Amino acid sequence: MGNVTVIGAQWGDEGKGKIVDWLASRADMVVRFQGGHNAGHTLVVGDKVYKLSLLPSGIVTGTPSVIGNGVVLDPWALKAEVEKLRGQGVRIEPDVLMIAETCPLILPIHRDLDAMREDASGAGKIGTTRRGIGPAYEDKVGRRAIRVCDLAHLGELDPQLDRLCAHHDALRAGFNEPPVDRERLKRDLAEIADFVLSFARPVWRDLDEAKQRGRRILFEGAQGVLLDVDHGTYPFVTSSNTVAGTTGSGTGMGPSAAGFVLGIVKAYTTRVGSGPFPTELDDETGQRLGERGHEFGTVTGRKRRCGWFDAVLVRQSAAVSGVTGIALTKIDVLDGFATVKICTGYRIGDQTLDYFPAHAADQARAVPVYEEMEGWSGTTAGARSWADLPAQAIKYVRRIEELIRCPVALVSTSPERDDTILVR
Ligand code: 2SA
Ligand code: MG
Repeated sequence: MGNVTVIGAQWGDEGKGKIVDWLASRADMVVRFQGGHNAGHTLVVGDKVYKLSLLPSGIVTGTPSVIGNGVVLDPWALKAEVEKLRGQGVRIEPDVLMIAETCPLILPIHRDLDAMREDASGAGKIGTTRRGIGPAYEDKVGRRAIRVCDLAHLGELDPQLDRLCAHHDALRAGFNEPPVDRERLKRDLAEIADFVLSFARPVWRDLDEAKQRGRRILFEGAQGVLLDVDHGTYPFVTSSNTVAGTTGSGTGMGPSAAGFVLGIVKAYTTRVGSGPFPTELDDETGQRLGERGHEFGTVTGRKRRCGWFDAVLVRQSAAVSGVTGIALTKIDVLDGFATVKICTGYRIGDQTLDYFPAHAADQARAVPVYEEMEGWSGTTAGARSWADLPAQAIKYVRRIEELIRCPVALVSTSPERDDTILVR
């Protein structure tokens, strides 16, 4: 198999961590290409649980892991995560962790701004992870960012700091906050510089070399397609492009890098943060999904909103992200439900739509049209082959496949690495 790109095809938390970990053992390199430490990937290996936010999942198995230029990097979060994993016995040295010199940094002022804006937004709150992701991407596009390579030139930082601080001081004044403490920022950067620089490289060269040698690269997406800044439920999205096409621009590998695009899809739907969610269940069933599925954020511990599977949204994200096949996860959470529902369209007033409308007002009015199926009394938990699944569960998977117009390549039946069914 060539390169594989793993992306979330819903609102994140589809169980990418497990699938990436499963695939990482078959890859020569694992690469992150967007997002930052707003991601939360939980890996369960034997009796050990690893929680990753910024580091590529390959790190746990010692597979060379790359943080590409499309990622926004918080140096202090990096250090904390590296130290935590080292404490769990994971070896993290410059031969296994490579960071693009061109990554923009997330600074304390970005975190502050993210929080100040959220606190001031009332009902318009995005429900961000408050990690400074949005403000850091803004500064990147605004050409004000401090990047990893700048850490090797701290003596020459003043012209950049002038631009950065002029911008931030004006914003901070609006929140009655004092101007940026430049000297402190410089001191903090000087303190962390060597740590970050020890992993920094022109990673595009390593990736090009890997390509020349026919190495298999696994691209690890964070968040999900419905949180993509262009294709998601704007403005309730993250600030990066989460679609598979970003593998090229977020690493410097060009448009053909992605290879097989594996969309990770949860057998029901969850979302954290604000924004539209047509199949959300505000009742006992939603509660039950959340409890059975342990639906709490890896990074922030926030409770996730839960609802039925939305085939319209997944069909749309598979289309806009060019998904080749999907991995269906957490089907075991649906074990024991008498009936299960799948959303196949929306009713808005007297209209029926087979796609999610672009405008927030229409999105808010969209009422799901459901197809109801019989549940299964047997258990899917821990199944490792198709034959282990109850007939009704197979029907559910096949129906999803049909509705989203995309083949199911894998089914995951528990958090355990080996509880995975390879369909094709
Ligand atoms: P941000 O912080 O600017 O990226 O937030 C913007 C929106 O993106 C959502 N978002 C996420 N949704 C699900 N999972 C995410 N990662 C963590 C996890 C979340 C956590 O995997 O568990 O621990 O809470 C993630 N990151 C960003 C966010 O909720 C906003 O809707
Ligand atoms: Mg997650």
